[in-house]
Amino acid sequence: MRTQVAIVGAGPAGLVLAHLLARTGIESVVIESRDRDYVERRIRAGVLEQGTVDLLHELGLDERLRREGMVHRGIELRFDGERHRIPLSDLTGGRAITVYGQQEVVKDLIKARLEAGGQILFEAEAASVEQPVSDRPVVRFRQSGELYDLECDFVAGCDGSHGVCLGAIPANSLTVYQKDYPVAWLGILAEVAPSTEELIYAYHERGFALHSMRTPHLSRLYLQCRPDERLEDWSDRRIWDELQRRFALEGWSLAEGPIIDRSITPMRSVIHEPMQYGRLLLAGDAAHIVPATGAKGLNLAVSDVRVLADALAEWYRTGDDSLLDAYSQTCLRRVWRVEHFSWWMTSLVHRFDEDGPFEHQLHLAHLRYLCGSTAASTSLAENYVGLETA
Ligand code: RFL
Ligand code: PHB
Repeated sequence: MRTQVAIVGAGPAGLVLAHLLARTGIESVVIESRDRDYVERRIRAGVLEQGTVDLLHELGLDERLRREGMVHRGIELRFDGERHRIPLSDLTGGRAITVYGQQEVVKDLIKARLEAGGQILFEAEAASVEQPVSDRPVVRFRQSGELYDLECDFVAGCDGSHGVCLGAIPANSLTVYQKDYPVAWLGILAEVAPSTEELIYAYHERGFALHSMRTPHLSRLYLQCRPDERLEDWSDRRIWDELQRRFALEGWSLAEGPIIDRSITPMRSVIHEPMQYGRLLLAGDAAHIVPATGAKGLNLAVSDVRVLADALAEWYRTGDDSLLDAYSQTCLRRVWRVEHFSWWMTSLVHRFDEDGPFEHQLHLAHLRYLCGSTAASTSLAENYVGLETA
């Protein structure tokens, strides 16, 4: 089997890349270890930056997104029994975020790619990347118990944080930056209309909580817990009681409903440098992880593959490899900016074990300043909706 670009992983990074390449006439095959149904149901991110929405529009992939996505022009910060709105759009010349589930993006991308005759192999698990430093790299994968070789010009490692592509880069060629935060999020999806029109980030002495949503009938809520906690120890009643406490505000109430999905996600930051090795190029979570607080993981994956698609298009058009050589360096500027923003948001709204009354007052002072100062809230807003250049 042979193609121009072998893409490992049918997450947002791999699928957006396949569409971008197709637009410039570059052929690709996507190899995905899971089945289609699993990939389309996996509940993850929900916040799309303006730039991500614009790209999906440019690619003609936003028909359902425009209909069902919820455009938000502000977010709420809640602390000390008060609520404050950060008017994102007013502070950023009209930019906004769109709330639309990652699995909906993935569904739309898969459908459009298959309808256009694109190749996505499901239940095909990449086992290794061979000869990455040659002009004939190979992805070896397993499907229905058989091993196959996919020969290509380039391998795009879009296989997420547990993939195999990263493993093809010798450890002595990589620098790994990592931070494990001492906090995790217990996330639920509940069959109940959201109790808010805009996202609420709540800082509370008992810990952080976030109110998000997926549709007018589905709420997505998170609460800070310890990374070593077990889901079994959290009954539905305990989850709702804890959320009620952390969001408590006079004159406002949190509606409860059946919980249809739950998970615990530790907060961590990881960056692998460089994001390339010969003709293997990593993108998205395969190269870097951000804590979910800034809502950036999916958006960062999309900006990586935008850079990658431009570099590959240039190489196929002219044979010039300068954009490809600069791929990692170009991406890492934004990656580090976003890592900083996500670390900063994480530090701002969580309660840490070592925090005492002094740290609590510092948190409140910081939050009040953010809400009261146009300079400070503009900085939050422009990062949250996504910087145009990083
Ligand atoms: P993905 O989505 O993990 O896709 C990788 C794909 O590769 C497949 N795979 C393999 N395929 C073949 N062979 C192998 N050996 C393979 N190994 C793995 C996997 O099955 C999968 O289909 O990575 P990608 O494309 O880089 O996309 C990254 C995003 O998924 C991730 O950053 C976001 O979900 C992070 N994230 C958020 N990002 C945002 O931008 N906004 C948010 O609001 C947001 N909220 C979140 C989040 C992540 C969360 N969790 C669960 C980690 C909220 C949560 C709770
Ligand atoms: C979500 O809707 O899943 C979501 C929203 C904002 C975040 C993280 C996750 O910061």
